[in-house]
Amino acid sequence: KYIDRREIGITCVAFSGGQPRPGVDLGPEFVLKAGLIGQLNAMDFKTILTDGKEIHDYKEFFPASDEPIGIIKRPRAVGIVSKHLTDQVYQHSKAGRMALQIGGDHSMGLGTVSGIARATKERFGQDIKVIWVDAHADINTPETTETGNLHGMPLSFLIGLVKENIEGLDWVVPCLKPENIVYIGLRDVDKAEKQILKQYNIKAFSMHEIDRYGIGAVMNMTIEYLSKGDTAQSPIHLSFDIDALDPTVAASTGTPVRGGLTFREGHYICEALHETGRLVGIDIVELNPTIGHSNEDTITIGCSLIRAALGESLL
Ligand code: EXY
Ligand code: MN
Ligand code: MN
Ligand code: MN
Repeated sequence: KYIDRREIGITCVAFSGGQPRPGVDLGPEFVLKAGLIGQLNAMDFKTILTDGKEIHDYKEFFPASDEPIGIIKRPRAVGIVSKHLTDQVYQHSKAGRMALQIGGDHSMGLGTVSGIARATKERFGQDIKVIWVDAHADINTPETTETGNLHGMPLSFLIGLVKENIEGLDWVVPCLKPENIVYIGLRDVDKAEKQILKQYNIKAFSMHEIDRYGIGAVMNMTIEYLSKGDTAQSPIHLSFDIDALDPTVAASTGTPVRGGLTFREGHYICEALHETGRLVGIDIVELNPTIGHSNEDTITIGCSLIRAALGESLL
C-alpha cells in the first residue's frame, strides 16, 4: 500500500569519502554494468534514474578544502552528498516509488534515511523503521569514533545523539527513533557502540543470535518487533551493507569481517522483508570492486539482493 506503482527511483552514489579506501565509489558503475536496470525492467518495474543521470558524484558541490574537524574526516563532503541525496530520495519516495540507492560508502545512510523518513512522515504520518544489515553498528558519535570515518557514524546522527554542530553536517535533523531500528549480522562493534546499543535498548541480532535461532526465526522476531504498537504497519527501509555477508561470499568490500551471513541468509532477509509489503526503500552499500578476488561475485550478489527485496520469485 505504500508503493502505489511498479516504479523504482534509482540513485547511484559514487562516493567514498566516509572511509579511507579508494574504489567504493566505483560500486554503482559496476552494478549498472552488470545489468541491474535490465533485470528490474524484466521484473516489470519501470526504472527512473534520479535527474536522468546514471551516476552521481556530487563533486561540483565539494568545498575546495575539507580539513578534518577533530578527527572527523571529510565532514563537508559527506554532508553535502547526503544533503543532496536526502532531497533526491525524498522526491522518489514522495511520488510513491520504491527508492533504491546504490553505493558508495555507508555514510550515505545519512541521506537515504533522512529522505525516506521525511517522505513517509508527510505521506502517511508514520515514523520510518530501519533494518540495518551490517557487520558493524555504524553508530559511533564524533566523540566515540576511534577512526574519524563517517561511514561508522550515520546512525548516531540520525537518532539525534550528536549535539554539537559539525560544519557540513549541521543540516541533519534527527528522524529515526532508536526503538525503530533492528540490526542484523553484527560482529564487529566498538566498545562505545555497545554502550550506546545498551543505553538506548536498540534491537540487534548479531551473528550469535543468527547461529542460535536460524535466520528464519530471526526474521520472524524482527518483523514481530517492528509490528508492535500504534505504528504496527509502518513503512520499512532496508539499509544493506554488503560486508554483512561473509568475506568468502562477498570479498569486494572495504571492512570485511570473518563469520558473516551466507549467500542464502542475506537473500532470505531481503525476501522476508519483501513479503511484509512494507518496504519503501533499499540501500546496497560498501561494494568496492577494486578489493578482493572475483569482484564479479560481489557485484552480482548486490544485484540479486536487490531483486530479492523487490520480490523476485524463486519458483
Ligand atoms: N566501528 C569502526 C569505525 O567506526 O570506524 C568500523 C566502521 C566500519 C563501518 C562499515 C561500513 O560499515
Ligand atoms: Mn555499514
Ligand atoms: Mn559494515
Ligand atoms: Mn572495531
